[in-house]
Parts: sequence; C-alpha cells; structure tokens
Amino acid sequence: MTPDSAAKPRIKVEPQSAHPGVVLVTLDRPEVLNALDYQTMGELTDALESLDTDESVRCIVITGAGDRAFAAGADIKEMAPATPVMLSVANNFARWERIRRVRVPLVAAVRGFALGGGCELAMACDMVVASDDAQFGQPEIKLGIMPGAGGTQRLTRALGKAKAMELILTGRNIGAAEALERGLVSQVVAREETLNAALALADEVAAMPPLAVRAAKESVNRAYELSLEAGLEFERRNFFMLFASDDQKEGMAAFVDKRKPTWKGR
Ligand code: DAK
Repeated sequence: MTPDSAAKPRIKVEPQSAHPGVVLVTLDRPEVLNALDYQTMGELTDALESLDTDESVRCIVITGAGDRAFAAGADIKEMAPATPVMLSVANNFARWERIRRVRVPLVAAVRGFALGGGCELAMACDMVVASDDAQFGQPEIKLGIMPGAGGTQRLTRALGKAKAMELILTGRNIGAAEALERGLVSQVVAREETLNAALALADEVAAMPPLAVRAAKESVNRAYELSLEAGLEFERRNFFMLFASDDQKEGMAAFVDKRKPTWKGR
C-alpha cells in the first residue's frame, strides 16, 4: 500500500438533509468493486460507532460506490499473504464484531455483487434492499478458504441448511429474486431505484420513536441467539420497559387525540 492510497478515505459519510435522521455511508473503492480491506473496515466500524452515539441519527444506509458492486468481499490481495499468527495477532477481523453491536438500524442498499465479506456485511445489516441485478454469494471456497465473518451462520439462518450448503460448498451465487423469495432481502427494486428505496425505508424507520426502535431491533436479533423461551422473556421485558418512556405516553395520547405524535426519544 502506498502512503497516498493509505491517506485516501475508503468510505463516505453523508447525512441526508432530505431525509431527517438518515445517514448514508458509502464504501468507496469502486475500482476494486469496494473490496473490504482493513482500512475500509476500520473506517466503517469507527463511523458506525460514532454515528451510533449521535442521538439525531435514527437510521443508517450502507451502500457501495459505482454501479457494479455493494462489495466483492474482503480484499483478496491484502489477505493473500496472511498466516494464522498474523490474523490472530493483528485481530483486524475483530472489527466485524463491532458492527453487530451498533444499536441504530442499518439498511444495506445492494447493487450488483455482494460476495464473501460483502454478503456477510449485507447480512450483518438489519434490512437489505437489493437491485434486480444483485448477486449474493459466499465464493470463499474457490479461494481455498471458507466464510469467516458470519457467512456459515447468517446465510444458514436466512436460507436454510440445504441452500446455504449449496452456496457455501460450491461458491455459486443467487440472484435478487431468489434472495427475496428466501428472505435474505426484504425488497427488490430496479437498479436505479435501489438507493432511493433504501433511503425511503430508512425514512420510515427514522420517523418512529427511537427507544422503541432500538428495543425492537435488539429483540428481533435475540430471535437468532436465544431459545424461544428466553427470547420471549427478553421481548416482554423490553415491552414493559417502553411503558416507562415519554414516547409511549405520547404515542398512545396522539392516537386517542387523532393527531401526529412528536417523539422525544425519552
Ligand atoms: N479483493 C480484491 N480485489 C478485488 C476483489 C476482492 N475481493 N474483487 C474484485 N477485485 C478487483 C479485481 O482484482 C479487479 O481489479 P484489477 O484487476 O482491475 O486491478 C477489479 O476489482 C474488477 O474485478 P474483475 O476484473 O474481477 O471484474 P469481473 O467483472 O471480471 O468479475 C467478480 C467480478 C466479482 C466476479 C470478481 O471480481 C470476483 O470473483 N471477485 C472476488 C470475489 C470473492 O472471491 N470474494 C470473496 C473474497 S474472501 C473474516 C472477515 C471477512 C472475510 C473472512 C474472514 N473474519 C472476520 C475472520 C471475508 C473473506 C472474503 O470475502
């Protein structure tokens, strides 16, 4: 890596004035299909954590620059010389874990390829809006490795064991229509509409009461991690807790008064 390339930011962070509370984060290496090198992942996780501490940020949309890819995976050229000791000592991959802890909802706007770490990043988001020409896959097997940032776990939960095995063991991709049918993505739209559709979805989330949004996001995520009994208990505690919020009083009063609620996030 040259000093110049190290200095150039790998992501763009743009609050959207036309979409209050929404911030657009763009992976910005279109010349390599937004391959996720360590610098990109470092900037991305730092930005997400910083946005997560800003109360005015209600929803984040993550997309890829250019018209070919969301992200074509980890940067193979950077990763090629790695040894287990290097990977373990540098612990650069720990950054991926930090994305899971972001409390603000994340929407992935996927145009084109979402492969390997790119597919894993999309799946780490809370919702995925895909272009009709999007491709999802975990091609690591073709490189002599396997998914390492959640692919074997999240793809299996999303697609079921047989289909996930097929993709992971052959390196095949699936297209947007199949991804929609199987629940990997929540919407498929025309390529040129992808970002607008993701921003519109983010707008709707951003307009909701933030405490309830966070509690609901946490609870849905627990559905992947806990037994049904523990998940239901977690949900119920969050539900009770929201009755201590001003927003619950306001939301229900506004319904009764037939007016629009004003959320305080308190
Ligand atoms: N890394 C580096 N460069 C990449 C890249 C990648 N993943 N993907 C594409 N590029 C670069 C190409 O090298 C090319 O650069 P130049 O040759 O022009 O300098 C440029 O982007 C355009 O790509 P192509 O010329 O290849 O374009 P094509 O249309 O012919 O093909 C493609 C598009 C997406 C089918 C092809 O680029 C491709 O197969 N790319 C690699 C996809 C892949 O194998 N991805 C998986 C990488 S492994 C972990 C965290 C993450 C991971 C693992 C562990 N932990 C937390 C433990 C993730 C691992 C991976 O993602």
